[in-house]
Formats: sequence, C-alpha cells, structure tokens
Amino acid sequence: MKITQVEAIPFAIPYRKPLRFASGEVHAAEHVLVRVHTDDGIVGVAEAPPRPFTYGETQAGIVAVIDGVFAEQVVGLSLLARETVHARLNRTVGNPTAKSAIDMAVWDALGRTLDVSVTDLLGGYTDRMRVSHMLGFDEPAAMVAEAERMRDTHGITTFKVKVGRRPVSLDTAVVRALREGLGEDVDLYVDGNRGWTAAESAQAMKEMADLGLLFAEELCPADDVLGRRWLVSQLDVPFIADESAVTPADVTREVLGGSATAVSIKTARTGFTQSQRTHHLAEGLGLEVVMGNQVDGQLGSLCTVAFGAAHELTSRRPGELSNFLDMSDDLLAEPLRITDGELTVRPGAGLGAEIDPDKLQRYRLDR
Ligand code: MUC
Ligand code: MG
Repeated sequence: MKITQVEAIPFAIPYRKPLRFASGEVHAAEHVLVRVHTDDGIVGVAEAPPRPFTYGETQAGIVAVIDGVFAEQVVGLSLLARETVHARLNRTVGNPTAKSAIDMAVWDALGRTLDVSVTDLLGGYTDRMRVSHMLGFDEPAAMVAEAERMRDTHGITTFKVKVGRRPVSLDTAVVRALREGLGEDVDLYVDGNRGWTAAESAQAMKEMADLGLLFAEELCPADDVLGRRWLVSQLDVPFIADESAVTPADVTREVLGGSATAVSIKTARTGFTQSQRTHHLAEGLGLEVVMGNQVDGQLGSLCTVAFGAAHELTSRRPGELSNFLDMSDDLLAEPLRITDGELTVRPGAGLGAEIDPDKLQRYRLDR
C-alpha cells in the first residue's frame, strides 16, 4: 500500500460552448490528470482544474508544484496515512486543486486496493445525488432554451443561474424569464461570483423577491466585510459562501462573522480529506450544504458525487454535477450519464473511473 510515484499530466479538451460568469470564463478543460501509483501496482486517479481567477493556480503551476514539491513529500507513505499526506501537503500554502487531486487519487487508490468504493469508505449514505445545472451568462431566451434542454434530455429541474453583471436588470431579467418559461416545478438559485456590490446585490434580490429563489451565492465580495454582513442580514434565503470559504477556518470566519449562512463544498479544492472536515463543521454549525462545481470534467464530477453521496447532509440538496455535458469529449472510458435528474456513483472499487488510454494520448499536452 506504499505510494511509489505521483504523475501530473496536463491535458486540454475544448468546450462545445464556453461557460461565462462574473469572475471569468472557461473555453477549454485545461486540467491536470493526477495518477498516484503504489507498490501493489494500483493506480488512483483524480483531476485538478486550474482556476486562476479563483485560486491563482495555472495548469503549468499545478504540474510544477506536484512534480517539484508534492510528489516527493508523499512518495513512500502508506495509502492509509491520509492525515500524514494532508499534513505534508499543507506545509505549502495555497495550491488547493493540486493538493486536492493528490488527496482524491490517494483515496481512489485505497479503495481499489481494498476493493471498496470511495463512497463506502467515506460514509456510504446513498449511491446517488439529484443534479443541479449551472447556467452561464447569455441572453434570456438562450438560457431558458438551455434549461429546457437540460430538463427534457436529462430530467434536471434545479438550476444555478450565474449573475453579477451590470446593470443588475440584465440578470434579473434572465431569472424572471427562467421562472416564467419553466414554471414553478423547477428550483432556481443565483451565484454572483463577487460581481456586484452589496447594494447592487440587495437591489437585485428585491427585484427577484417574487421568484421563489432557493439560495444566493457569493453575490458580492467577502472582503467588503460590513457590506456583506449588511446584505446577508436582510436576506430571507440562505447565503452560500463559495470561493470566500475554501478552508474550514474560512467557513468558520465567514459564518461567525455573519457573512454567510450556507456553504458550497467543492472536492476539486478540498479533496475528500478536507471536505470531510468542512462537512462535519457544517453539521455542527447547522449550515445548509451544496456540493458545488469547479467547472469539473467527468472525473471531477465523479469525485463530487462520490463525496456527496457518502453523507446525508451533502446529498440532501441537488449537487452541481452536470457542466461536463458542455465539453466536446472527456477522458473516461465509460461516460457519465445523468438520468431522471440523478447521477449515481460508479459501482466497483475506488471511484470506479477508467481512463481511456487513446483519449489521454490524444488530449495530453506533454507528448
Ligand atoms: C461557481 O460556483 O462559482 C465558477 C468560478 C468558480 O470558482 O467556480 C465556478 C462555479
Ligand atoms: Mg460559486
């Protein structure tokens, strides 16, 4: 069960259509495939999505920090020593998606070694989650058409709508068009990626007061400490901390400071080991949890559902598990399928993910 090698393989797969939001846009999945090898011949896998506009990481930086710093810190450790892996990686600040991909590949390798699924190792609550789809910036009619397509093709009835543009009426018109177009049978919530000020956020939430929103997420920056507290105190829906609360300590700070009342857990940035800590903290504090999407590919989405399905609290709300549908291709040999609005974990050991060697050869950038 000893780790013998950690590989970081950069690859790029174009999106069929880009995802646009207030803090950036994604045109291609320029991710890093991480493989953790053991002395038993087992290989665990996970992917790291660089999001420079959220965490400052780049694809080249993720490869460099894994090859130059992290690999040698974990080689020689047992797969059972996940807390030691965590502690060693945390000697280096930042680099959340690079650390998380190593952590998740270690869990995958452990599951494969023990012939147990990662979901069962983590908690084994259920084997599936309902799916929520993120709608990126576009004209109202195009966003309604996309939501209808997701509902009719995949049975998805929960949508997270990207907002944060100026004037705020650009986005409030979209949310209104979605409610009018899709009716009361869908659930809607909004994510501003820090695009508005606190006052703009309050104005937008007032304009949308009759639209029955489930949540609001990161409408304004957490660094506007007083503005954000003032906003959150007047809302009658949970306010989700996403990029403002990466670590459990960040979550504690935001929640105790009155700047958030719910949390997004993203395995892409907290892996499984750190996501468990955030989950337990959320349970202790009585927070709503949404399993979020870091604009993940299929492997990342599989990690999210593997974690989300493992606990009652993380599987209670629909998870953001569908944006891989916008990619032109993927690395998995067996594609993920969303049916009747649900995504199931893969049966079998670990994450149950097999990488297609031909696809990896085609998309890898280090050939
Ligand atoms: C989200 O929930 O914000 C976009 C930026 C980011 O950091 O994550 C995505 C989705
Ligand atoms: Mg968000």
